[in-house]
Amino acid sequence: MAEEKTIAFDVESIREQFPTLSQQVYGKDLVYLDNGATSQKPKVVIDAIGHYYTLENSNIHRGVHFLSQQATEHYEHARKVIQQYINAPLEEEVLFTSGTTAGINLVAFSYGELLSEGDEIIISAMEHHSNIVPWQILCERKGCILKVIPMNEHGELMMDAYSNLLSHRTKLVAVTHISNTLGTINPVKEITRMAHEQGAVVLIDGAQSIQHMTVDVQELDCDFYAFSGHKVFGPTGVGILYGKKAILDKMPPYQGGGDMIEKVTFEKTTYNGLPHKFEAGTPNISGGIGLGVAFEFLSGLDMDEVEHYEKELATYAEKELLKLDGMRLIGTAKEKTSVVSFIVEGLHPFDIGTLLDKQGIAVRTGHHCTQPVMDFFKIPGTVRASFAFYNTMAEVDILVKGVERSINMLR
Ligand code: C6P
Repeated sequence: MAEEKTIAFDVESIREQFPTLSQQVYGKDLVYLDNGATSQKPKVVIDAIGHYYTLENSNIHRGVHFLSQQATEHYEHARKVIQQYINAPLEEEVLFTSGTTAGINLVAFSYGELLSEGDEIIISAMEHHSNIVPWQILCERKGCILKVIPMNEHGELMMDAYSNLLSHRTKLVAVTHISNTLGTINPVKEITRMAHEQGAVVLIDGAQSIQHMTVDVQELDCDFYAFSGHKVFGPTGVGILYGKKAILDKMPPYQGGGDMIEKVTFEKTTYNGLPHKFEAGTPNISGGIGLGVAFEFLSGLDMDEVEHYEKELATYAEKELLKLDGMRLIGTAKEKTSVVSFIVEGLHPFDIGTLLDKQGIAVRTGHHCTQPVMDFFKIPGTVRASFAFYNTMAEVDILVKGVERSINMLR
């Protein structure tokens, strides 16, 4: 079955570059299908982190000595690589954070300072908690009003309803590019265009998109774009917030400390320019360097091919899973990719996930930090298989057989 599929690129040679993938768990070949939670790392990224701690370890932006200057150069090189990758106009628009959550909180806190009572913020019904709770905290702090774009039973945003929610009171729209639970690809360019017509700024949660498709922040015209390093084949504890300079310039600092200042006296402190204004304290230096290497690795791939291939994987998985008795897919949007969420009638997702694990298949079960999505579908959780470009059609076959075996054991 697997051999019949078109494989757009050499998956086997890609897999060889990811050491984690070629191991056994419980005596079975690992089938890693939890890429939505975190992706595996290519050897070049692992080596870069090892190299940093073995030979380059020092603090950045501070030392006159060789090691510090070298580390600074490598860290700033990573920023440049990422700037080019996402096509940000300026290097200083690329802020290092600790991940998507940190990036969204930065905007909610700092841009939030510019908002007033009665201002409206729009999010969507399929957001991760990271793109809900920071806005709720802001609304409590400032008296802003949170509105939610509804979705239909396929897990597609209702654009007419969005249009009706927008008004001159809308100050910020924050939506996910791809849903981590449903796999829906949202029309973020159109969402952005419509928000801009009302003078609102737009934040795109890119946690589940940048690893699956070409992302060009100028083409999207978004004001902010946040993502995590660990989901894009880089290290944990590092991420990026892209922001337009004109907007970042107006925003107050989020945290105070070293590196973000120009001059400190007890009477008054003046702040450093971008990006340092938003990068207080010693950052995750090895993480930043490793993330730059991850993006160099990604630059060697054709992302259109990746997108096409991953869509094939997900479509094939859906088709085969639907042959199983009691199978219900959660998230059936026309535009979707890389994520297949499902439940099986009468069975708890956790039980299926546990039995899959014993067969060497790693999936995620539960609400995936999207409890409102579970409430919408009136389910306790799903089993989620989430793909990366190193997954194969043969692994999809193993997943489907594994689910079938689990169903038979539980029934
Ligand atoms: N979703 C998942 O298994 P952090 O934790 O900051 O790296 O990413 C948060 C986040 C924000 N938005 C979306 C759309 C996400 O999917 C995530 C992380 C993981 O689906 C872990 S909960």
